Amino acid sequence: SQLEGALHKSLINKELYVVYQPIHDTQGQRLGCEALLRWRSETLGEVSPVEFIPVSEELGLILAMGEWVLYQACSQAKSWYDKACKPFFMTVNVSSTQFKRQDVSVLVAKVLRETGLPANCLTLEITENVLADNSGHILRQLDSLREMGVELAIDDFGTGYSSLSYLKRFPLSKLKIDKEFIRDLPADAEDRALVAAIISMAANLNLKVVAEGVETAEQLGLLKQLHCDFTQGFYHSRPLGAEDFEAYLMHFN
Ligand code: G
Ligand code: G
Ligand code: MN
Ligand code: NA
Repeated sequence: SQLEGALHKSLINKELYVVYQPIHDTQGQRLGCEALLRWRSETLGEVSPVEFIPVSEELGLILAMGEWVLYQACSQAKSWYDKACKPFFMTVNVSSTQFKRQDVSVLVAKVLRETGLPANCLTLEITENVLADNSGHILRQLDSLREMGVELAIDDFGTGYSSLSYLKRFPLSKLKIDKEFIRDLPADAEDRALVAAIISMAANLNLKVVAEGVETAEQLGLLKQLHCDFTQGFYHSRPLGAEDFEAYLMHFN
């Protein structure tokens, strides 16, 4: 397809770039961000990752792309870590194909070594389907990432079909509550109950909680009241280019 052809050229033509969305902790202590991949194609214009990530996975291009994003995000984070006076963390999405087809822990070790970013400044976001895979190959990678000090977060928590037993088996640090559950807060009583239950379960399992898609002061207020640890969304900021995020970080400090 046209998308496939253009995608093959995207890395070579330097059409990919990364934006950074702030993640605030509700105590106001620590600022982090999520690295989000963007593609401005010469022939197709701006294409959403919702469209091109699945195609990249099919084509196997996600391996080269994933390595590129990780490298960008970590070298950027190292420079911000050196400038910031408060603790800072960088979060990077890793797809299930990367875990299946390579050893992500080896890649991450190499990127941390080459960029000089401390391992405890990096969080990897994985989806529930990574954990649905029962092979030892995945568990070994996650264990060795955790031993290095890298944190692991479950992205889109609550939207997958996997059993909750994975919360016991895998060395996770954070849950990201999907924006679908945040959208109708504080009015929707069912979403309120679900979010409160997720936060209290997470606390009992020693997991930090990130709420995504926070768009209003009322949502933030309720999440603080429920002792949610981190919030991310348009209320704080849209994803920003590197320069704008750096200004945001310096202003925050
Ligand atoms: O930023 P946006 O809402 O458009 O992202 C849409 C989807 O694309 C999200 O599910 C997000 O996790 C995914 N995504 C964005 N950047 C990356 C990336 O670098 N790697 C992977 N695997 N997924 C990404
Ligand atoms: O699946 P993942 O969590 O990686 O997706 C993150 C996506 O959510 C990004 O593409 C980002 O643009 C989008 N996003 C971030 N904040 C908000 C928000 O407050 N509201 C909505 N609707 N989308 C958001
Ligand atoms: Mn994510
Ligand atoms: Na999500």
